[in-house]
Amino acid sequence: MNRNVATIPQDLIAALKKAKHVVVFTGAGVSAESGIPTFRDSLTGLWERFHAEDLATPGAFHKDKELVWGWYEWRRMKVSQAQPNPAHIAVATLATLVPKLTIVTQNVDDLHERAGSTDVLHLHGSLHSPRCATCGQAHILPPGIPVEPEGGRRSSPPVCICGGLVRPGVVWFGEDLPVRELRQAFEAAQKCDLLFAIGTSGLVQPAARIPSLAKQAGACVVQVNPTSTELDRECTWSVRGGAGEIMPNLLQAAFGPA
Ligand code: BV8
Repeated sequence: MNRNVATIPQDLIAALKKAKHVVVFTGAGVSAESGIPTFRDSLTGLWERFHAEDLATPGAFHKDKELVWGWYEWRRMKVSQAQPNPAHIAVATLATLVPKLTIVTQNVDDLHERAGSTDVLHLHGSLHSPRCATCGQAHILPPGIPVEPEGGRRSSPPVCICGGLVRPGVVWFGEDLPVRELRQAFEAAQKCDLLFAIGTSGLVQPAARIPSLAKQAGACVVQVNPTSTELDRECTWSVRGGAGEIMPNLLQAAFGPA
């Protein structure tokens, strides 16, 4: 029985207070209030005529590597200029309030870590770990925030010492997810007693299976999202609203002032 509520249900607060193992599963929506566009938001500037799903593919990089590398450097600039928001901070605080917390994210930004979270399982990689597309060698990026024009620009990916092209350290559509992170995420979902799905549309597989794995294993699933999603049917509670408002309020309601 999924209850769409803006206020925080008492039985959710009770479930959080007695939870032994909590999983927090996040998507692009958790970084929206930090000014990072979600995948549902249309692209801007140089990329406005593209869909994110079309650019985030090996084919797109092969077809136009300058366009794709430019897009990732522009996103890395935006993420580096952004700050964690109250939702990221609430998730980091939650680790000190419950016996066990596992954080699983689809996001390629480092805002969870910059909010103080550790051992975050990145299912779709990171903007900060490019590697050679040929030999796999990690590529060290120059220090500091990339300087990119607001509307973006085409830029050539670096070349590895092996002569191969450096590519973003993210999982593109059509590529397999990192085995360790995916296995640990699925295991945590099947062992937890409460799973939060925060700011995800639940459209991208296999990550979107995680809430249903938890539900099937008997856990309660709570969704935090301003709108309904593919995950509604998996949820015990759907709390409608922005994560940056709801997550701090929920922690306050369950554990008192920070
Ligand atoms: C794979 C990195 C083996 C790159 C990303 C089964 C069925 C159908 C399709 C498939 C399937 N199995 C595989 C596929 C294909 C594909 C897929 O799922 N396609 C979808 C689009 C249908 N999956 C893959 O290709 C995966 N690989 O399966 O390999 C294989 C290979 C070939 C064929 C078969 C199997 C790889 C998927 C990973 C791709 N890489 N990111 C990059 O970032 O550039 S995915 C990327 O998009 C993000 O990482 C994220 O995961 C996803 C976007 O989803 P969300 O995070 O949920 O964000 P979204 O924008 O959608 O929604 C935001 C939500 O937030 C909204 O609901 C909004 O309401 C809410 N919100 C907004 N503001 C707030 C908020 N919530 C709270 N607070 C707010 N303030």
